[in-house]
Parts: sequence; structure tokens; C-alpha cells
Amino acid sequence: MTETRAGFAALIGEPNAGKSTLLNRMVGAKVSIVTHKVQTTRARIRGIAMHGPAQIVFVDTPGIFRPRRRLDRSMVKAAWGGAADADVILLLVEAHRGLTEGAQAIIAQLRDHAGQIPVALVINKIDRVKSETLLALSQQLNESYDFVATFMVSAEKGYGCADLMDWLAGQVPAGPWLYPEDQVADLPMRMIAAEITREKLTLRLHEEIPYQLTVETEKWEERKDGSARVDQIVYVARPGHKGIVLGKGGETIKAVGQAARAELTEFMGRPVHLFLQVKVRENWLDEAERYSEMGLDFRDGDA
Ligand SMILES: Nc1nc2c(ncn2[C@@H]2O[C@H](COP(=O)(O)OP(=O)(O)OP(=O)(O)O)[C@@H](O)[C@H]2O)c(=O)[nH]1
Ligand SMILES: [Mg+2]
Repeated sequence: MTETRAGFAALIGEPNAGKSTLLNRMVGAKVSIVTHKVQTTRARIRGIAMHGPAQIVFVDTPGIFRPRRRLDRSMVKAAWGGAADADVILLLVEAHRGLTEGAQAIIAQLRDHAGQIPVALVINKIDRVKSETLLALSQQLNESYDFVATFMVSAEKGYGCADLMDWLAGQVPAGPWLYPEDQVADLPMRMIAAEITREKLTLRLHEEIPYQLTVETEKWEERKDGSARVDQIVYVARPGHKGIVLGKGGETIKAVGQAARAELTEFMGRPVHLFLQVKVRENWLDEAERYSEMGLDFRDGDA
């Protein structure tokens, strides 16, 4: 019998680098939410991929940037924590942006956080650049850190992802699988459901508002007919934001609810009745309970 292997591959990088998109691609299911906006992922999210005898547990992390607020600091701490616990770290850099100041700042801190953990460079979004520019970028990045390998991928299109998966399968240590073979995510269903709603809100709202809201699944009721009733609260930090989230005549929240319900129903493979309520809670960004609901450590945000 072939020996099984299993381990953790942490995805780190600047906000918007495509970490969640890559995780979803590797897992083959949408486990982590994706938007075109920065700071979409707030906590560590595990997605599980099987590749022959290997089980690779991908750890999606929040983007790393210079934190200003408590929530930022908790997120960045969570990202580095994910890296420190991994068997292999994948640093994502965007092909069309290259070695940005933000990427340089991450590389400068990488050695301290990675220790002996091997770090591979993953240049993502190669669909956005001409191939001639990639070699130079790869060289430049490899001069700045001792990466054990370099991959050029498009998480969105799937280019290069099979090579990366083959390599990772050899990198994770020999040992028993960490999760059942058919499990794709390690995140409670109530949290996945809240994340789906937060994604739909982020896609529809402008700039600062998504940052200042959080979604919690308050009640989850299994019904006899096989469906589930899910009640969620959208917390906003300012009275003015409530009206924006609701939209004219409630049309924004209605559209968000429909989109979230459709996705959740598909994810679960059975009907879901989703009820959303918007509440103003001016101090939620300073409440420890909100952080633990998100999967973050409140104290990590201490200045
Ligand atoms: N063209 C192109 N776009 C991509 C690719 N991968 C991701 N994207 C897009 O980049 C944006 C950000 O993707 P995410 O996966 O949310 O990025 P992230 O690194 O998880 O971002 P945060 O969670 O905010 O740190 C989305 O609009 C994706 O569709 C790619 O390979 N090519
Ligand atoms: Mg993300």
C-alpha cells in the first residue's frame, strides 16, 4: 500500500493577491469567499484537497498589510499565525503588480515568521501579463528571498495549478490523513453561511461599508422536510449604514438575501430559508465576542 501523506499549506500575501481564489481552485469547491475588494478574508479558513495518497490542507489567511485598526491587527496576526503553523508556506504575488512595497514588507518579515518552514513563491494572475515579463519578475523576487520553488499560476483560469498540487503532495510529510477523504472545509456550517452573506454584501456595497460590517448566524433550525431555516444578523457600525445596507425599499438586502440563499442551498445540496436582519451596533469593532464569532482573537488586536 502506498504510504499516505498529509500536511498544511498556508497561503499568504497582500490583500487581493488571489489567495482565496487559489484555495478554492485547489480544493475544487468554493470554501472561502472572493471579491474584487481588499481585505475580504478575515480569519483562517481551511480547505482540504486530496491528491493521490496525499491530503493537503490549504490554509487561507487574511491579506498582510500595515495594520491601523484593531480588526486589521487581529487579521494580520491571524495570517502570520497560519504561516507559522504550516508545513509549507506559499507566498502569493500578483504578476501584474510585481514586487510592490507591500510584497517587500511581507518578504522582510518572512524569515522571522517562517523559521525552518519552506516557502514557495507563487506568482498569480499570469493571465494578466505577457509571459516575457514573468522571468524577470521571478528573478527579482528570488533575489529577495530563498524560495524553495517558484510557480507561475492563474488561480482564476487554473493555469499551473496542477504542477503546484503535484509539488505540494510531495512536500507534506508522511502520515495519516487529518480529515475524512470527502471533507472539503474545516469551518462550521454557520460560519460558512455567514461568510457567504458577507461576500454578497461586499460585492454590492461601496468601499468602507463592508469593512465596517460583520455577519453572524444567530439561529440554525433543521426542519422535518429536510430544509434548514437560517437566521442571520448583519451588524453595522453606523446608523447611516443601516439604510445603505437595506437599500431603497429594502431592495439591497433583498437581493443580497436571494444571492446568499441560492449559494448556500447549492453548497448544502438542500433548501435553505434565509432571514437577514440589520442591526446597528456602533462598538462591534471593539467587542471581543464579535471577533470570536469571526474566528479571530480579540487580544491579537491590542495595540
Ligand atoms: N485575472 C485574474 N484575477 C484573479 C486571479 N486570481 C484571483 N483573481 C481576482 O482577484 C481578486 C481577489 O481575489 P481573492 O481570492 O479574493 O484575493 P485574496 O488574496 O483572498 O484577498 P483578501 O482576502 O482580501 O486578502 C478577485 O476579483 C479575483 O477574481 C487570477 O489568476 N487572474
Ligand atoms: Mg481572501
